[in-house]
Amino acid sequence: MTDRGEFTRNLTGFRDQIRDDNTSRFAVEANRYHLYISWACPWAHRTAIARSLLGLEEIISLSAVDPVWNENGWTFTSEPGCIPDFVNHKSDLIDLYRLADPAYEGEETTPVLWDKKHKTIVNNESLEIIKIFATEFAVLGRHSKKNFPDLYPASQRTIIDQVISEIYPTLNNGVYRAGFATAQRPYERAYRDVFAALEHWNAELGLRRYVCGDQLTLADICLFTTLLRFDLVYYSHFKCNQKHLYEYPHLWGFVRDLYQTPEIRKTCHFDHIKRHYYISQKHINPTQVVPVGPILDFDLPHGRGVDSACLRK
Ligand SMILES: N[C@@H](CCC(=O)N[C@@H](CS)C(=O)NCC(=O)O)C(=O)O
Repeated sequence: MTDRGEFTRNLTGFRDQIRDDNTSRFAVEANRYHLYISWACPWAHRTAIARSLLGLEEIISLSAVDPVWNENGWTFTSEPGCIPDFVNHKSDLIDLYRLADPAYEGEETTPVLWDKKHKTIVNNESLEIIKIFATEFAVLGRHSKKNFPDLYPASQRTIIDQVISEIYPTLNNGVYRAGFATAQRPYERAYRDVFAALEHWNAELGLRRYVCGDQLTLADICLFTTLLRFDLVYYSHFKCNQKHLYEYPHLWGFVRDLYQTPEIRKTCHFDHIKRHYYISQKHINPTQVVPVGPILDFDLPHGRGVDSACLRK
């Protein structure tokens, strides 16, 4: 937080790469890496979706923390939807950071990509993790999945990266800038950025099925995890309330389209999402009461596809 009440996000500390060649300390191998996530966290959710779509569930194992951040930070519990740390047998996520670096003093964020061989964190930056999955792990994913999707096609990388870097400050982090602001002006700046971006992407998604064309890519995943949480949490909890997401026909159709993809649906834990924000963030919601609504039907037909209205202006 800056002294002007503006939220700024810290850089993450573990930025190693896994490579599908002999040059890296971290080689591509099945059953060597473990992913620690929170189903509630939009950044970690990206990695869970990529892992699922790319057929890496049998290749990269997974643990999921309790949705509620408590005095011990992120913890492993036996609450529904949580998956304990069966690799390092820790009860708190911070212990993994300390295992990787005993002098670690930074934040304990999810996601964390863990190397079982060197007993360390490879990377804790979601965008880098999903790129590692989509590129270096493609060889392994292809073995386990017939219709293996190329989520980061070489010919589209410039545009995908451009879109991802556009939606990050305005939407992915924009909602946090609005919600975590402690002064009026930075909140209003973030609020305007969020809704200008929603208008923009609603218009864009009226022209084509996915953000960068007719194929689902990493850019769609990055947009989706923020949009999925919008009406559930950001509209009220983060005060992003100019419009509901369902008032944007193309964005709302886009979210339902992705949600109705079986590999994505199984990664969407609405209960974890709501409980995480409303209970953990006591500075915003001191009563920790979790709202019952909104009532949203993510299974309504999305109507998006080659001949659908989404391709008409
Ligand atoms: N840059 C990180 C951000 C991850 C992040 O901020 N995760 C949140 C959960 S939504 C977290 O773990 N926060 C705990 C903290 O800030 O200490 C990424 O994209 O992977």
